[in-house]
Amino acid sequence: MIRDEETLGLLLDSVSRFVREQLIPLEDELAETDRVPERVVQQMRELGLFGLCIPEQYGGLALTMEEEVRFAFEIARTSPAFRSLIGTNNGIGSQGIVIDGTEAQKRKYLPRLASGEIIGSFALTEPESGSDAASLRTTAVRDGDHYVLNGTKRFITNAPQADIFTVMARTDPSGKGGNAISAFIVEKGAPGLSLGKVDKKMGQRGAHTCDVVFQDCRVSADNLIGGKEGVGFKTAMKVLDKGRLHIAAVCVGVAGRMLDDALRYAMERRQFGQPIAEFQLIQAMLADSRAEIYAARCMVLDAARRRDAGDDVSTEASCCKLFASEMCGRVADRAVQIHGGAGYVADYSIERFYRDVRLFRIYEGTTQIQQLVIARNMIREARN
Ligand code: COS
Repeated sequence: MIRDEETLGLLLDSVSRFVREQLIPLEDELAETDRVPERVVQQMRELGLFGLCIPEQYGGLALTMEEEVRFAFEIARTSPAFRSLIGTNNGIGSQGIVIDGTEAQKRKYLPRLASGEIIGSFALTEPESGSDAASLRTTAVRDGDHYVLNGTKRFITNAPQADIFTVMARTDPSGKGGNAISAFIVEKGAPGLSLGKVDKKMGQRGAHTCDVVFQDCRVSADNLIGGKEGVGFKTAMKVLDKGRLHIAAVCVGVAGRMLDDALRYAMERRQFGQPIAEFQLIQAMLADSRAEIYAARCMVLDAARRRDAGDDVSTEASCCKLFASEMCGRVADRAVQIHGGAGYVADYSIERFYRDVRLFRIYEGTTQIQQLVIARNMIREARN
């Protein structure tokens, strides 16, 4: 749903200009220094990019899902680490509070997340619990008006910068599945909370992950999301439904950028006396990529509109994440192929993008988990 085409157009134009004029020229520096320059963070704050998906009464822009994916198509046309910085405040690092938080929790945290004053992060994955998220082992034991958390979270995006963490922990140690899990807001600096060393990743330099460790970490009971035990797994799943749609939109945007770069290269690069873009085998790669990006874009827009209409889009979000992230991988591969030897050296951005986009098929649920979600929902629907 687009609330006001003109206002959205202005936002998308300014984001597109920001990407072209400010972010793309900084891609090499970002990859070299592994950090987003502070002035860019400040510009992002001024553009309101940290609060796009936070309700207006808490200082955000409250984009609808359709508006959000159209934003993602634009911001993703540069190194994914730039988007990642604002990704958690708009997505997994805030939406637990937005969807299921109490009024007091919303009032306390959302305005500061929306302004970019604080960074939010989402701590679900653990060393022994990745795809099987309901098997997580971190515990939260009630002690008076506090909970005491113990456990380790792994690969937590933006954890090194984070000021608050949405943490899923087991409040019923004897309970096995998701119903024994609760979600908490844990602030940086809470006694017993520490961070591991920053992970050395394959790509996405400038976006950071690390372990988050809880050792008898005391958290006020006021920070139990929604004030209710046993619903934290469902909160996490709802957050991921939205996150998966967002990531699918990011895949569309970044695939478009890679294809533009590949097309430009193919039109400039001459072999056998003509630009390689004139060769049909190159054209096939360009055309297949264009068609697949278009298909993913249509899927993402359709699922976003359905979510805005109030539908349960768990299946559609997984379809989008599955198709768009795999599509993005294929486009990256073809773009390297079109660049030939030049695609394998760091002088061209495609070498970096090829590594950066590999993550999309893994995080916020692997391709295989999306397949599982889709098929299980199909079987459930057929039974009903
Ligand atoms: N929205 C709301 N509730 C949901 C839901 C959703 N999208 N998906 C599941 N639930 C509910 C179920 O309805 C069920 O509730 P009841 O116990 O009341 O019936 C409960 O949550 C447990 O669901 P389910 O039985 O499907 O859980 P499973 O343990 O079988 O696993 C998967 C579910 C595999 C889909 C889940 O663990 C998953 O998404 N794993 C991947 C995790 C991930 O994406 N990690 C990425 C890192 S975070 S960036």
